[in-house]
Amino acid sequence: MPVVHLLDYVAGNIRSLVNAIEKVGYQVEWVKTPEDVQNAEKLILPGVGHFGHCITQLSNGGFLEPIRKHIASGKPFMGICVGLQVLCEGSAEDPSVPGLGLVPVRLERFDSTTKSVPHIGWNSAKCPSKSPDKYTSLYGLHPQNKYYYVHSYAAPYDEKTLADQGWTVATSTYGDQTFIGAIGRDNVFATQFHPEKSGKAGLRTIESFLNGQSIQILDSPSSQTTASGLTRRVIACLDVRTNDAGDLVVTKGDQYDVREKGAQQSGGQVRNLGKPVDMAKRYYEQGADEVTFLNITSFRNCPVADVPMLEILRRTSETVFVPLTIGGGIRDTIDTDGSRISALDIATMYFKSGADKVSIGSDAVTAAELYYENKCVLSGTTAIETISKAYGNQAVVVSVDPKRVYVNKAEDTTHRTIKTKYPNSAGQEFCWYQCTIKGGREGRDFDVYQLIKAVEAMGAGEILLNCIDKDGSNSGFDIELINDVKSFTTIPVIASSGAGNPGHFEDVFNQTTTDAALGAGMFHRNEYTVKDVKDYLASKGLLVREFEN
Ligand code: 1PR
Repeated sequence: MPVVHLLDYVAGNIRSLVNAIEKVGYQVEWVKTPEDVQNAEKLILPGVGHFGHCITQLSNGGFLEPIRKHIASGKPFMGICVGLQVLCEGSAEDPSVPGLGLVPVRLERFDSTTKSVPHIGWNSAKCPSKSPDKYTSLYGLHPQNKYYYVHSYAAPYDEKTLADQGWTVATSTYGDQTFIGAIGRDNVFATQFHPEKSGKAGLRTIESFLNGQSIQILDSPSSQTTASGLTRRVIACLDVRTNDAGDLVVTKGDQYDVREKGAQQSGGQVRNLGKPVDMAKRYYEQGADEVTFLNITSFRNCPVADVPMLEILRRTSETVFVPLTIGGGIRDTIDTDGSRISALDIATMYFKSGADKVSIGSDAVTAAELYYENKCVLSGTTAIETISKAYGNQAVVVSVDPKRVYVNKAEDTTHRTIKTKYPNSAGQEFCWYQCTIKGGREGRDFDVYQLIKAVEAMGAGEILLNCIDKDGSNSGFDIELINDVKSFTTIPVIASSGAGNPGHFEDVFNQTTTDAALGAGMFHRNEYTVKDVKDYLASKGLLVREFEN
């Protein structure tokens, strides 16, 4: 098998990159010392976390000079995400730290006054077209395809300067900002997006780099859509737990009750809707833009290193090349042998097993309550802070499990209320959204606004916004809740709970500014496929990523 060298300089999630490289027929050799770089023919630099941290790590490890030499020698080099950013002159993220200066631009932070930051999701990477019937394909990039991006800083597109220096650029646009999606010159190629997380289109990009297929001029596609911009992200969610027979199954609750309803209303067997790895693969093949696993009982009494979710992630990441999120039990823990394991250690195990993001539920509420008790001073020790510092904000999702508490009027509570179009049976027209912990079992005197403001300050990168009242109801998303949350946060929001048919996805995308929408039960029960949802959204004029077979 031909070999590619991968520079392992941070404890990031590079398992999926390794899986992607192996999938296209190459074998990975690790670069562990600066000397190893000299032996590399094809070199890939993945990037995780902050720009300054990345450069410092490379510099402290003695890698910067060997990388420069590798590039200057004309041998193939590919940078991914922060691996593209280090080729630039510098970044607003760490203004005092210089980059390699190969690409003559400085990275800027996306403007968060008009859109969510980070920029998360599937977007284009297109070379400006020189004629209507031809397009330039940089390392297999196609104008019809979408690629998975997740970043807060981007390299602005300065056409003239870049062209003058011989760079070919594929651009992407977020809001009104156009930036470098991918860039190539001679032996150097770099992508801001993650090709290893970009489905088949991404695998083709990696393969083109490894096969040295740099720039091609091809006929433009005639019938397919080549519209630019961020697509509507559709996520499939798998709630996983052990059933009464001890098997790990995908389950789904009604308002978080996952037991079959028997004659006595509740208390039957745990619903078994299928096997986690098989179902994740099925949703990937149906075109899911992301797959989320929630370990809903945290598999108590099991040594942390053996949690079955690690194996699920390992196996899933071998066949599923879209982002994987894992939630449940991410908090400081005492292991079965009495040793202390930090939330960061647990997250690291998940990242190394193939996760791209971790989702934190109960621990986020507890940490947020302490944050206010501590007069809004950050402790620096919470799961959110430690994980986002090590892996970047985009790697930390906070899963919120709220339920409505009705009151007669706003003044009856100190919590942030909304006036709802759906009063309760007692006719009360105001409600606040109460945070719960432990899978909805315990309600706190704490509302969603308080929680989200605190976790924003701690460095959360995305909100998974469930709603217990709507969960499993098939009655549509809680549009009022989503609109309220979107009015006060700038970090991306994933709408969750209540999806029962494709029209509910259209409603949530048209009636709110949600950044993504998630479904569970309707997919698990085979009532609709993810493709049904996307086809429907496309028929209504909403931009979605088309799945390639
Ligand atoms: O608190 O950090 O250990 O995390 C536990 C995680 O498990 C939390 O993210 C919490 O939301 C989740 N969880 C705990 N108990 C349950 C349960 O159902 N008994 N599941 C549970 C929550 C919510 C969704 C669901 C959507 C869509 N599931 O992700 O998939 O509501 O469902 P639908 O489309 O069928 O309506 P921690």
